[in-house]
Amino acid sequence: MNNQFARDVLKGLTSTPKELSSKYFYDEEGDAIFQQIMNLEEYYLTRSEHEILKANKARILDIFRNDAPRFNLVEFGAGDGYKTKVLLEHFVSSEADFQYVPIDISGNVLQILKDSLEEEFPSLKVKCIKNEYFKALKQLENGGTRNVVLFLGSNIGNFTDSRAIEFLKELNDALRDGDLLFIGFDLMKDPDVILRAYNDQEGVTRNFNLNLLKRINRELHGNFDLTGFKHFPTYNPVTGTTASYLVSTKKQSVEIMDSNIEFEQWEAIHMEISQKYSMNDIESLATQTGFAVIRNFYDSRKYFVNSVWRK
Ligand code: AVJ
Repeated sequence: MNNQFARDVLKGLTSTPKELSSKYFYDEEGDAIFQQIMNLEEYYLTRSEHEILKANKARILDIFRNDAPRFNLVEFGAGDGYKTKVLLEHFVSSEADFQYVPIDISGNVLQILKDSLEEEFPSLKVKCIKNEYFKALKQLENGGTRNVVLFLGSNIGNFTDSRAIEFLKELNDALRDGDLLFIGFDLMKDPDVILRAYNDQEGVTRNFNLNLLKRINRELHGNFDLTGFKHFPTYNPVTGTTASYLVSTKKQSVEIMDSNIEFEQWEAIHMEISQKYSMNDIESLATQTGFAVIRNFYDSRKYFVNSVWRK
């Protein structure tokens, strides 16, 4: 795994333009910084989605067990479960017939989640799978129980449009007819509101990005000077794409393992995109990938949508 990390980092930093993959943000420290992001005043995404789940938990359960009473609640990238617990609490107290299947590639995250669930919901059936999403889904293959896949938080927004389509098609292939996807999308809105969410006052998002350079220093024997890079987020209201860069403030050379990476002054590393969607984008993503949109739930400001798709 570390090898894959090394290969991706070297490939990205020797490309033009330079890039790093945001999937590597989430080491232990990155997980902790992301927790801080979710608590930021400016980062409206988490609170908006939480509001949706809280206000609609009963309707959501009705949809999940509409055709058949039993289902597997499969979650891609569960994290700390802060939002999912709103649903779990309601489902458990409604005595719904389901098991919760959080999937993550981080065993650390899963263990913490499992412990907290055992304490909070002792009667809940939890089956953690430490694997990649689709491999885990295949691993789960069991006697015709309907799968309901949760993909919350606008995590899909880290993919470019073409990668998102690929991902959703692959997910569609792994599901059976009648299975559901419950997916969160951050919507287009006032560009200032969006940009602030990725450029918070306290500099937490800046640390989140710089933490990847720190990780490279630690795990790949790098010598990035963290003070030589500036966090620079952008939002394009035409495409709906937020992109974050780390910009080298000086001409400098960085050693990673045995390679030298040269930076011109003001040369940027592309770090992450966070796509914002229109309802047309969402409808079109669903139809292009074999799903039908059956219901949309919004927060009171219409900042965010949770969309129920059926295969
Ligand atoms: C976890 C991918 C949804 O893109 O908004 C937060 C990650 N990056 N602040 C997002 C993130 C900077 C987040 N997602």
